[in-house]
Amino acid sequence: MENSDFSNHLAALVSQLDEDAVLAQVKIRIDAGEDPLQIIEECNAGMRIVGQKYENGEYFVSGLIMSGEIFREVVELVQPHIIMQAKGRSSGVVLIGTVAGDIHDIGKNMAGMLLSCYGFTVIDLGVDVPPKNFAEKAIEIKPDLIGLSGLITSSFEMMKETITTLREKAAANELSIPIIVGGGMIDEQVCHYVGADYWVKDAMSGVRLCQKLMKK
Ligand code: B12
Repeated sequence: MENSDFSNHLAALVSQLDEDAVLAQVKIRIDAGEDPLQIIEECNAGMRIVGQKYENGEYFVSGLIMSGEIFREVVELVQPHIIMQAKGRSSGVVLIGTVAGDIHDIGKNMAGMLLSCYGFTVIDLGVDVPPKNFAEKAIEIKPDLIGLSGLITSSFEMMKETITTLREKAAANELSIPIIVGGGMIDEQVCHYVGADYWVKDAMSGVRLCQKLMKK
């Protein structure tokens, strides 16, 4: 099989929610020394197909749950290999969390995991985090950077509110902390709307951005 067929194959298996086959493929490819981030990216493509299938009524919420579980297991398998690749890079403290009203955490956890692999100290507030909790924690620990995650459209309003609260509290405490937003539907327009400083489309770009900001 051509390499590209092989790649599409993994995304297809995820989209078919074929847990056993996905995990078997991932193990084979890790053992063959393939790039763990590439494997994650392909599974991510499969997750996007699951989202489409949910949208067009082919899958129900149980399908979303199942895909989330498969993705979690994949991350568990590849994580040690990512840590081996990334050992001993730059560091800083990053406060992350999923905004209030949103319980999606797979992407946030991945971003947190990769940031940790690259030497950042990650404080994760979890999911459904009210603006005031973000602000209080930020004042308490004074992180170098803050990362907000949100996957549903209604998260945008909450990101906006969270960022307003964060900026007010930070200014009152003479702090200025760059805020990054991430999540499947985030783009330049959303970033501007919610008042964030930066946005990323995937976790690895998030790591690169954090490294760049720490150098400033
Ligand atoms: C799995 C899943 C679920 C699971 C979540 C499990 C979990 N523990 O997270 C469950 C079943 C709980 C769920 C629930 C719901 N879901 Co859902 N879900 C998904 C699905 C299929 C995959 C999401 C995912 O994990 N992707 C994989 C990760 C790795 O990708 P990611 O999150 O985008 O993260 C990457 C980047 O964005 C970035 N990133 C993300 N966050 C951050 C943060 C920082 C700081 C950084 C640096 C980077 C970063 O890094 C990641 C890796 O590259 C998506 C479909 C899709 N296309 O995304 C729908 C989707 C997000 N869900 C959707 C919906 C509608 C729902 C529900 C409302 C369904 C319902 N009727 O109950 C509820 C919402 C509940 C709530 N209040 O939050 C819609 C949202 C549509 C919209 N416009 O609002 C989607 C898009 C499906 C669809 N196409 O309709 N869902």
